[in-house]
Amino acid sequence: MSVTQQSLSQQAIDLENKYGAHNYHPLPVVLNRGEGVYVWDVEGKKYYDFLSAYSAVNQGHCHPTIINAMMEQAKTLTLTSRAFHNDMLGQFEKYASEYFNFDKLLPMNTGAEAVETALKICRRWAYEKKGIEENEAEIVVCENNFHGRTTTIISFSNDPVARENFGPYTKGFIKIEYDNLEALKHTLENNKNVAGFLVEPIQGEAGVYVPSEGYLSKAKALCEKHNVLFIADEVQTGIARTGKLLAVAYEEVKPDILILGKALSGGAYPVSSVLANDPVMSVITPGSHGSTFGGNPIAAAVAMAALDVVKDEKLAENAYELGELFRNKMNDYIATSTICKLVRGKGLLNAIVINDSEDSDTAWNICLKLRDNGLLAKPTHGNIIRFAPPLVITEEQLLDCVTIICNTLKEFEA
Ligand code: IF1
Repeated sequence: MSVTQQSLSQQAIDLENKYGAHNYHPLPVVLNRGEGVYVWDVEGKKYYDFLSAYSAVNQGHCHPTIINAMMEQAKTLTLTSRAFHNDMLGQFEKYASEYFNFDKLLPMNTGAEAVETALKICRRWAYEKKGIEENEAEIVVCENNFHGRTTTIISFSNDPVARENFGPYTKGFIKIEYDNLEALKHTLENNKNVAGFLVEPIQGEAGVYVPSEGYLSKAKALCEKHNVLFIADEVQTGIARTGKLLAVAYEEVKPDILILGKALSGGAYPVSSVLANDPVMSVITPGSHGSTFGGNPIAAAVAMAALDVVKDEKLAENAYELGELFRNKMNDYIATSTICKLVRGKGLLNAIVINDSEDSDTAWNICLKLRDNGLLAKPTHGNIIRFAPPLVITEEQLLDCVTIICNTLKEFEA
C-alpha cells in the first residue's frame, strides 16, 4: 500500500471523526463497492464480507434483481405517505403475508420501529382483548437482549453502554434469564398482567447465543397457556440467515407477532414489518400508528424482490448446508487450538469464542489481521467474533474463508 493510497482511507476516517457523532467504533476499513459476498475498499483491496451489515445483506451486495426493482420503482413513484394509497403496498402486504403465513402485515422502516410497533400492538391487545386494566400491562423480555436503540427499547436492555444517562426509562417490562423456561413459567404464573413475551430466537448481540433445543416451543406453549402473546424478533435471525426462512421454524413455532427487518430488503433500503393474524392486528385502527416512509412504493418493490431472491436462490437451504460445513471445519481447527475454544450458531449465523478475557483486545486484533488477510468480521462482547457472510456464498468461497480464518488464528496461537 503506497502512502497516497493509505491516505484515501485515512481521509475518509478523519472526515467522519471530525464531522460525525462518535457513536461507533468501526474497524478501520473504508468501503466503496460491494458485489455478492465481496466488498472493496477505497484502495481497491477486495474482502469477503463476513458481517453482511449485521445480516441485512443476506442476498449479497447489490443483488441485480433487488437493485433493478428499486431503480424501476424509483423512476415511477417513490413516496405518497399513507395519506393516499399507492399501487405497490397492497401487493407487498399480500405477498409477504402469504410468504410468512400471516393474515396481515404492518410496514415500517427500521428494526427498532418494528419492535416498537409490536410492543404497541401487544399492549393494545392486552387492554382491548385480554382485559388487562389500563396501564398495567407487562411485557416479559430476556436478559442480554438486543432489540434496537429507542428510549423504550433501551429501557429493557441491560447493556450499560446502550443505556447510561438516557433515562428516565419506560416502565412495563419484566426481565428474565434467556433460555430459562422455569423463569418464564414462574413469571407467567405470578403476574396476571403479562401481555407478551418478546424474544430473539438466537441472541445475536449477546454473542450468537443459541438457546437449548425445545426452549422456543416450550416457551410458546407456556405463553398459550397463560394467554400471552409470543413475539419473535427475527430482525437478525429471519429471512434464511439461520438455515430456515425463520429461526422459529426449527421448533415449528408460529409466533403471535413476527418482527422482520434488515434482510427484508436485502440491505438495499430500510424496510421492516410486523406480521400478525387478524385477532391481534385488528387492534390497530386509523391514526393509532404510522410512519411517513413506512410502506412506501420503493420499499414494497424492493422487499418483494428481496424475498423472491431468497426463494429462487434457495438461500435457506444454502445457509443450512454451508453452516454445517463451516462449523465442522472450524471444529476440526478448534480440536488442536488454544486461542479458539468454541464455535456456535445455526445456518450462517455463527460465532467463535476467543480464549481470552472479555476485556482483552485479542478478538479485535484478530479482526484486524482477518482484514489484512481479506476477510471482514467484527468482535461482539469483547472476545466473541461473529461470522455471518451473505447467504449467496458458494462452498468453494466458504472453504477459502475457512482457510483465511484458520491461518489468521494460527498467528495468534500461543
Ligand atoms: C446497531 C447487534 C446485530 C437486532 C434485533 C432489532 C434490531 C436489531 C434482533 C434493531 C439490530 C443491530 C443494529 C446495529 C448493531 C446490530 C446488531 F450487534 F447490536 F446485535 F445485528 F447483531 N432486533 N441490530 O439485531 O434494528 O433499528 O438497527 O434496524 O449498531 O445498532 P435497527
